[in-house]
Amino acid sequence: MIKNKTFLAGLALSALFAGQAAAADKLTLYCSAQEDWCQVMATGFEEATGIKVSMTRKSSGETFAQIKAEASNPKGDVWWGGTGDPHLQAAEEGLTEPYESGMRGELNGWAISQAESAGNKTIGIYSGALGYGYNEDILKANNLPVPACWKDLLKPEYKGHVQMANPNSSGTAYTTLATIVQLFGEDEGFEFMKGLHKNINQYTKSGSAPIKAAARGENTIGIVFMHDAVKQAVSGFPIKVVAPCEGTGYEIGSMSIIKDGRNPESAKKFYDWALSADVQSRALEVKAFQVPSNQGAKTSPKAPDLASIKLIDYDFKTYGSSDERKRLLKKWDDEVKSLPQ
Ligand code: S7P
Repeated sequence: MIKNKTFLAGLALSALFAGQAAAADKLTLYCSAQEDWCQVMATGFEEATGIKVSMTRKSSGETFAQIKAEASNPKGDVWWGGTGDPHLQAAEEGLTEPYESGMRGELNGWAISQAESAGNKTIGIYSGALGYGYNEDILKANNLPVPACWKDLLKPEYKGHVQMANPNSSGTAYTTLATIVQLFGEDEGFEFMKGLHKNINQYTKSGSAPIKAAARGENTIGIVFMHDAVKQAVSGFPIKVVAPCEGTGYEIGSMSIIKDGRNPESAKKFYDWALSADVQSRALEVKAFQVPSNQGAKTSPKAPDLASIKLIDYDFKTYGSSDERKRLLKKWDDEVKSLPQ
């Protein structure tokens, strides 16, 4: 009898440890970069550590909304990729955890500034400039002028030829809205967005969809990050990439640990691993041409050269703040999206 009790207690204990081991060997990854890069990160981490990764890819605004909706019962551990603004908003709203990785010494200053402005609840993993791309063949077939500036996109001849994402779901499109407001001032910026609305054929959910559609010949001009347009061009599609003449905004793509996630140790391991030079260099395997945050990571000569692009001094603190992001999105919904085309 006593023997049986001991045996049962032993079984219960091993079940408990097995449970703990299983929990320590898992990671739920929310990914907001391109699907192929998200796959590389998930399988790469599994291979490097044996930790089983369950990965979901959603756009930046959508992932933010999911983490917020799950806040009382978090299901994700790490949010990797996507524009920095919603990561900053998540930090401000207490949805993510502070963490200071030992890898910080290898990173560019802009990645650390991103972390410091959020009490170390996020960190920069890559950077990239906003712009647009167009399908050269469709442009010629329609006798359309070659665009070079933001304001060119307002020309009536581009009606039905421009596509961008919805800034509520997409970090790329929110960066566009915030860039235009910073570049032209809020009043003129919203007039610009209203004028642009007349030429828009579709607001997509995902930020890179407009240039993928242009590559397939289903759209003419896509407002996207320049690196996403370069990816299509180097893949052999007739896409030309434009750095708008007035200047443009940029992103600090970010990574955050989700507060009260179920696998905090796996989350920290992933975070450190994802900041390493070797892992960041793997972006090139999937033609992801952002500037990596690790100074030792490989870059490609095909990547847009940020030093030669007229970049605005993007105000991440203001445009990544909860109040400002909510206010601008509501104003865009009320004053732009609701207009007839
Ligand atoms: O990986 C490419 C990229 O453009 O995707 C991220 C983007 O925010 C995800 O798409 P959404 O616009 O739909 O949110 C960028 O951070 C990144 O550079």
